[in-house]
Amino acid sequence: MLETFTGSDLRLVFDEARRSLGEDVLVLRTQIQRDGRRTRVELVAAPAAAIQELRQRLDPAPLVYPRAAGGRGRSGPLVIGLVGPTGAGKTTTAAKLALHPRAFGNRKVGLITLDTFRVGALEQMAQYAEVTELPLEVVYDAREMPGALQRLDGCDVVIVDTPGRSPRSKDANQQWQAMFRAAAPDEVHLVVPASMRPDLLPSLVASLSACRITHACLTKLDELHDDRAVADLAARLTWPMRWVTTGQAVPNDLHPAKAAILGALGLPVTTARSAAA
Ligand SMILES: Nc1nc2c(ncn2[C@@H]2O[C@H](COP(=O)(O)OP(=O)(O)O)[C@@H](O)[C@H]2O)c(=O)[nH]1
Ligand SMILES: [Mg+2]
Repeated sequence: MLETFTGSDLRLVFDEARRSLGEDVLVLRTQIQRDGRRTRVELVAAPAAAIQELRQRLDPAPLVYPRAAGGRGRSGPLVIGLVGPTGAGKTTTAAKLALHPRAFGNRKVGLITLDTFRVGALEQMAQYAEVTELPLEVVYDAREMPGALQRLDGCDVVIVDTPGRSPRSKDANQQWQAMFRAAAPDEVHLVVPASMRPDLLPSLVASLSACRITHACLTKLDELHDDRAVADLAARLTWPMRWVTTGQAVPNDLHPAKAAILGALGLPVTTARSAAA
């Protein structure tokens, strides 16, 4: 999404950016370096349409809690599923979401984990549940899902944590994805570390297609110091984004995606139009 243009004359560099990205190109940053008598201009720019599209994805529709919606359609808790590679931060993000007052406004949260394959995964989730006194259901089979949801019916929100892709067993993947579908999540967030190589996304997404991803959640923004990489990844994640994470601290390192991502790109969070609205 972002392109860098360099030269010795700012005007020429800007013209080149306009030729390449269109008349309404958005310049994010201009840097002028003097090296002896030589001047080097570097300009980072993006097509205005791409930024506009990104802004829209960072403004997802507000969460709808089925119970508060008065029993229209499905009642019961809002079910949010987290899927993504092993180590992406799904379990930590689940705990942050459950505890951060800004995630669901102090509503009652319950947890379901499907991650029963990996050594230590269950213990990690059980530990979070214990120290936070949140109800946790461990589901080993799709047939157990209705009962688990029933027991969490008193919650406003249920977060479903999942294992990452098992590289060895296709069966294991199909098994947890069947359980996941049985939970019929309202939203499915693809959890991806900000440092992930964008070219690896398509195969990841294909392996999770049965999960019906609806949103993206970028994690480990703190480990990345290249805003171009954030921009590239954010541009390829074509889903709306609600939250990002910026560290290991539960629950503090959870933030609204909009401010964090626009901030990383050096863009104002409010535009003249949205500020006036
Ligand atoms: N630096 C950093 N580490 C994180 C972040 N989110 C999670 N982690 C760490 O990443 C590791 C894997 O997290 P985990 O939630 O177990 O990943 P999962 O396999 O997707 O469930 C843990 O050590 C977390 O503390 C983040 O935003 N920033
Ligand atoms: Mg996990």
